[in-house]
Formats: sequence, structure tokens, C-alpha cells
Amino acid sequence: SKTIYLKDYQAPDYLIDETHLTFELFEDHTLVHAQLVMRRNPALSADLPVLTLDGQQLELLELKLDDRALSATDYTLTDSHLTLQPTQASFVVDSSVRIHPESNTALEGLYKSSGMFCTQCEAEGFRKITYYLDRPDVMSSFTTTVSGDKQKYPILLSNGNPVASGQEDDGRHWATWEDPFKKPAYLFALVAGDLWCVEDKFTTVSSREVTLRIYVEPENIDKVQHAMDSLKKSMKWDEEVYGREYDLDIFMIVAVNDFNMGAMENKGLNIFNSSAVLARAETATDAAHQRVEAIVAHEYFHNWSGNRVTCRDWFQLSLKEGFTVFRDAAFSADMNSATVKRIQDVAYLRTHQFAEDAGPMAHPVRPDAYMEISNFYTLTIYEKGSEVLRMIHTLLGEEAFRKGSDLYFERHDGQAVTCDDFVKAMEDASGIDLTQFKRWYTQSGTPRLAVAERYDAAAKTYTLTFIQSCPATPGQRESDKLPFVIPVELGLLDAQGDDLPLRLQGEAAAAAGSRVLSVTEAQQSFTFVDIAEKPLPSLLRGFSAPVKLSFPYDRDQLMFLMQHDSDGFNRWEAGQQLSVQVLQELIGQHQRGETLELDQRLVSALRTLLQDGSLDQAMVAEMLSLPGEAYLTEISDVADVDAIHGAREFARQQLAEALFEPLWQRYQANREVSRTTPYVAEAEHFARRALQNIALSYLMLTGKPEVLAATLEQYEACDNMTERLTALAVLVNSPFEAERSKALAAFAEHFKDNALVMDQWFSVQAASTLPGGLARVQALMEHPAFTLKNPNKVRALIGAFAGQNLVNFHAADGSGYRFLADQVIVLNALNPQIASRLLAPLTRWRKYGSERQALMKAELERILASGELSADVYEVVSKSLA
Ligand code: B3K
Ligand code: ZN
Repeated sequence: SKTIYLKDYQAPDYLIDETHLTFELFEDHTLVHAQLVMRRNPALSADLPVLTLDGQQLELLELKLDDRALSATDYTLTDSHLTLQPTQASFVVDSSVRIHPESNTALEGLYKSSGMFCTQCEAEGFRKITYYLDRPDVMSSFTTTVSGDKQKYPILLSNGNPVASGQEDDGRHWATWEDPFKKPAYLFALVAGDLWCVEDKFTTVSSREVTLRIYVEPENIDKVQHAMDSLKKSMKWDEEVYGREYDLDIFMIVAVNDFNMGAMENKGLNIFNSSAVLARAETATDAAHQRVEAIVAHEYFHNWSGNRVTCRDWFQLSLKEGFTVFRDAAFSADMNSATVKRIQDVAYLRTHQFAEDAGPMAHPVRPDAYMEISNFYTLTIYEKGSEVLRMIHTLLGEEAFRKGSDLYFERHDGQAVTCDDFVKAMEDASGIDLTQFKRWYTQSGTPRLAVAERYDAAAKTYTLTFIQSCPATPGQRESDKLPFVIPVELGLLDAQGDDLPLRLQGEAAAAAGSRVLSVTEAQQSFTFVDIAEKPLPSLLRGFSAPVKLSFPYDRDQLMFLMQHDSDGFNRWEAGQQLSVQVLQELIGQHQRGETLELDQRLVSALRTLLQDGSLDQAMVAEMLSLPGEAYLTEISDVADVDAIHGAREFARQQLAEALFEPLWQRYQANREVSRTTPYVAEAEHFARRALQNIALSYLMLTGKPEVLAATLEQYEACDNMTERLTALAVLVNSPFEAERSKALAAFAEHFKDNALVMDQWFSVQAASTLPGGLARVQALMEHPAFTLKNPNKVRALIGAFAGQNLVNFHAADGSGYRFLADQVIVLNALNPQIASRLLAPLTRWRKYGSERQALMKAELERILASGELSADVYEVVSKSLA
């Protein structure tokens, strides 16, 4: 495989002003006719170089240049390109190709899913549909005609507005769509199928009426209202918060069952994984409802951050993805609890993105090289990219940031631009120089920020000294890395837990209780004056920068912060740090073969929380959740899988027993409300169920009969999937074998026709840490509802096993690794993108002890030697072994 470098970027030789497509859909092939109205790029010289079009897996039937049929001697064809020589500055290329969507298992380009045709073109799938300049800086208007059997495919959709349709005499019909907005080919979409839709209207801020439609298979028509509500909220929010109005007369979402990721922002015709759009009480959990809301918003927001203003090249991917994640996070924060949203995002970032940053695939937010672009839809591009935007927002403030985004959209509407262009708009609008800040785009790895304090009682000064560094990452030595701009939001607490007024040496007046310091040097001190007593610092409030901060808090200080910090995020963070300290102590005891002894301060801190009826229940639920095994792995130098699992389970068990009474009370009170209130998908109800459910999972660890009875009651009598799935998971992880089997069987029988619910049934079992996990997963692969061809199934069973069931996946005999490698080898031929993603846990081999390292590496080597590898799998495996 060949590496592509950012430094080699060149503007396109030719542009495509208009693209006219005709698709003739048949059961055993599809014909695609493309007419491309092209011209020499006027920004380049007047000579006429050869035209090289991208094209893969296409059978060329006919090729014309300005109406003149070309013969095989007039062009060159390889398995990835078609080259021909234009003779004038403006010209028209006509091509006809045959493709085979019916046998496309990679789910890229045009393919079939549950009998319907659909597309996925980002990043480079359009070249599997027709010969084209398949790069995001070539933007064209599109007209698309689709024809197909009227009975099988009554609905024929593409981007833009419908302009014509008609019947043919042989049972076929056709429809023509016109998209007036110029777009790159990656935003092209086509759908044909037997679909029903829910329709609604949205009136934009300038009083234009937009038709909204969500298309699904008929049996799912009762599961789209939540997505429709989310869409309308998103449209309103983007008008209010970013001044962005929708631009076409119609906005469509289509749900498909076989999809490589969550959803895709095709202009005017978003295509969604059905798991990211379908939601109703009986079949989708609270988390699934919130995920649907977030993804609907994310794809809708792309209409401006991605579509109207797009990326010049794929190295700039975070330009649209980091920004759009930042936008959807703010939206979700506004719709639900902002603090809880931040906690969940940070926990996810620190567990998964930090691990990526520390592994063989680490790359900057703006990468400078890749082999397969599909491998770069990463946590770094999305989540860290969003953190980078969040820091810009923190440094500029709300108002200047909005001016900057307005300027960006206005200046670059209709263009394909770079991350530098975005930052320039922010600088121009705010007058703030972001030159040094831009290192966040080019330097990979997670910075460390060590903080030390010094209090001078006589001078009444308090000094904080920050030392930043960033570990080596592939291609970047530690010594090459220059200091980042790290915004540190902080407060200083007095003995009562109140925020002290903050005045830095040299400043005229004190500011209110929380402020942002910009740490810009490798080592830098800040001295606060008029500090009458030694304060307790609350650092990095709201997680104001994606760094690993260390400060030598003792456990009593952390308990104090848990109760008093004015920043909700940092109250949670103090609890996490306390838990980490306590768990690391237990891990050490486990490793030394000592009797485990839980620090009772953790028990009393959590007791205080449970007994305080005034706290937000969602916060209490978050604070009761101990750091996960994956996070404990990430922060270990050498992760001891068994000690981590043993220590964490011991702590959970101890907490369950010590806190039985308050947990039981909170559980019963909340279950009582759930029992008597119909399901509502809103923050306050999410909060109640979250606390109810985490309480239940602790309570069941005691094995008491009244808890088993309560679990069975909840399982059978609830009206929603959140309570039902929790009860099922609690049983699946319990020693009550008869009840477990019975519930699993009843669940499968009841939901056997609902693929998304069956995914949850697979996941709950795949994640069960009881011994024998691999054998259970292998047995489930034989279940009639399982298939390797459906990405949701692969993620639900194999992905959940390797990613969430760490004790079983990391079994000392290497059986988990062998199993995963076997699946990757099969999937490599079927669906390279899914194979490559599934592989991630094996790439983390450096985290483990030498025996596991050897076993994991051996499996990577076996994959490498297994035959012809896709670029996707080859890149990840070869970089992991390098
Ligand atoms: N832009 C798509 C992701 C496409 C992934 C291609 N392998 C979804 C999103 O981020 O909104
Ligand atoms: Zn996106």
C-alpha cells in the first residue's frame, strides 16, 4: 500500500461544473451513465495535461469525449484510474459503466441492504459508482435520474429537490432529482426501495417552509417520532446558536440496516444506520434515545459545517468532524444536563482517545500522511478535534467565537478549505493570535501537565507552577514537540469550600471565582495575591483542555472537592480521582497476593452522595460509577488485566454491601416512580432511571433474595427498554442461572423480529465477565439472528466482547486474541472497514505484560501473513507491528 502525504497536495487539473447521472437499477447489475461538464482549472496554466479520473470495480461499457466515441486506444484503463487527453479547455465526458451493488459486501459505493439500494460515498466510495474526480475539492452541481422496478422500488431518492418523474411501460418508473448546491462527490446519495415515511414541516427563521421526511421500512414506522423531534430541535438550535438556516425545500433521512458507521450527511438526503434513527420506549434505551438525538443533530449540522463549507482534502477531515462534534455536544448539553454530557464525553475521550494517542495509530488532529483514509475517521479527528474547538471557544469567549464562525461560513460558503482557513477566520474575527495554538493540529499525543503549589503565608501569595510535556508518538520525538497553549480553567477554594476572588500579581482588581489561565510555556508559574489562607485548587474545571493533569491531592482533599467544588464537572472528577487512588491501591494488593482492603473514605463519600436528596440524580449516578476497566488500563504503565478486574469487582461488592440501605431506598423510590409514570425521553426521567439502574446493578452483587425479586419484577413489569435491559444485564451477570436463562430466552422470543433489540441481547451476553465468555460468544455466532455481514451484529457481539469484556478477551491462553484475529481475517475479504475497526484492541499490545504481548503480536503477524490484505487492515496491522 502507498502512503499519501499532505505535502504532496496539488489543486485539481480540471473542474467538473455539472454532473448528470442516470442509474438503471436491476437485480443482477446496475448501469450508470455519467455526463461530466468539465473545464481546465482556471487557477492553473493554460496547457492541457492528461485527465485522470478515479474509478474502481467498474466495467466500462462506453466512453465519449464531446460526443465522440472513444476507442480503447484513446484512453488508458487501470484497476483504479481512467486516463484520457482533453483537446479543449472546456469539454464533456460521457461514460457508461456496469456495477454490481447486489454483491457489494464492503458497504461502500452503491450497495443493497434488506432489499433496498443505498449509497455510502465518503470518503472515496463514489469512484466505485462511476469514473470521476473523487476528491472533496472538486465541487459540482448534480442532476440524478434513477430508474427501477416500480413494485420493488416505489421510492426513488437522490440529493436536492425532485424535479420530474414518470412511468415506463415495462413495470419500471423513474425520478429525477436536482441539487443546486455544488458539492463534492462524497456527499452524493441515492436510495431506492419500498419505504414508508413520516412527514413533518419546519418553518425557517426567514419563513421558508421545509418538508421533512424520515423514510424507514414499513415495520419501523412507529419508531421515528423521536428522530423527527430531534431534527426539528436541531434546525431551530442551529438558527439560534449559529445563525444557520436550512437551504433546500426538503430534508430527508433514510434508515438502513447495513451501515458501516452511524450515519452520513449527504446533501438533503442523510442516510442513517437504523440504530441511529429508530427509537421508542419499548425497544430503545435512554442512551439510545440520546444517541439518536445527537446523531440526527450531528448530521444536520454538517449541512453547514461540512457541506456548504467542505474540506479541501482528507487531511482536513477534522475541519468538518471536530467542529460538528463540538456543535452537537453543545446541542446535547442544551437539550439535557450540560454537566452530565461533559462528564460522559470526557470519560469517553480519556478512555478511548487517550489510548489511541498512546498507540501505534496515534496521529495529529490534522494528519500529514495516511495509507487508507477510512482508517482516519478516528477518535482523534472527531473527539480530540472537538476538544480543540472547545479550547478555541474558551480562549475567545462565546461572542468572539460566534463572530469567528459567522465569518468562516460567510467567507468560505461554497468552498473546500483547510483547518488553517478556519483558524484564520477565528483570528480575524477576534483579533487573537492563534499561531502557537495551532500546534494542537500538528503535534500528536496527549500532553501531560504537572502542577505544583507553593503558599507563602507571610506574603499571602499562592503560586501554581505548570510543567507541560508530550510523549513521543509515531514519527514525532518527545524532544521535537513544542509547548502547547493549554487553557486551564481554575478556582481556589477556601476552608469553607467557597471560591476565593482571584487576582494575579500585577493585576489591578480581583476577578470572580473561576478563571482561565493560558499556559503557553514548558514551565510557567502564576502567582495569586491576597490569599489569606492556604487554598485548595480546583484545576482544569470542565476539563478545559485534553491533557493528563497531575496534582498531588490527598484523599481527604478529593473528598472535600467532591462536596464543595462549585464546578460540577470537577466534583465528579474529584470522585474519579479518589476512586482511581483507591482502586490502584487494591490493584497493588491483588498483585502482591495480599488481602484486599477498601479505603472506607470511598464508602463514606458515596454514602454522603446517596443520602443527599437535593443532588441531580444523573450526577449521583455518574458519581457512583467507578472508573471502567478500560480507563484503568489506559492509566496503567503495564496493565494487569486480572488485578484490575479483581480489584474493581471487589470494590463494587464492598460498596454494595456497605451501602445496601441507601441504595435500596433510592432504588425503590425511583422504581416506584417508573412503575407509575409512562416513559418519557427527557433529561429528568433519564436521570431517575440512571440512578435506579446503577443502584440495581450494585444491589444485585449482594445476591439478596429481595433484590432478585425486584429485578424480576422490573424485568417483567416495566414499559421500556432501559429498565428491561438493565434487569436483563443484572441477571446475566448474576449467579442466578435459572432466572438468567429464562429471561434470556423470553427476551429473544419476544424480540426475535427486531434486529436492533437482538443486537442489545447479543451485547449484554458478550459483555458478561463471568468465566467462559469466549465459548458463549462462539455459541452466539451460530444463533440464527447473527451474521458477519451486518456491521451492527459484528459490533454487538464481537466488538462488545473484545472491547468491554476485558477479562475474557485477555484470557491468559490467548484464546480471545486468536478468536478476534480469525474474525478479522474473514471480515477482511467481506468488509475491510469493519475488519480494520474490529482490530483495534490487538493494536494495544504494548500495554500488557510480556506474555500477553507475545500472544497479541503473534495474532497480528498471523493476520499479516493470512493472504491478500485490504489497505484498511494492512495499514493498521503493519503500523501496529512497526
Ligand atoms: N461523515 C460521516 C463519516 C463517514 C465515514 C466514512 N468512512 C459521518 C459523520 O461523521 O457524520
Ligand atoms: Zn460527522
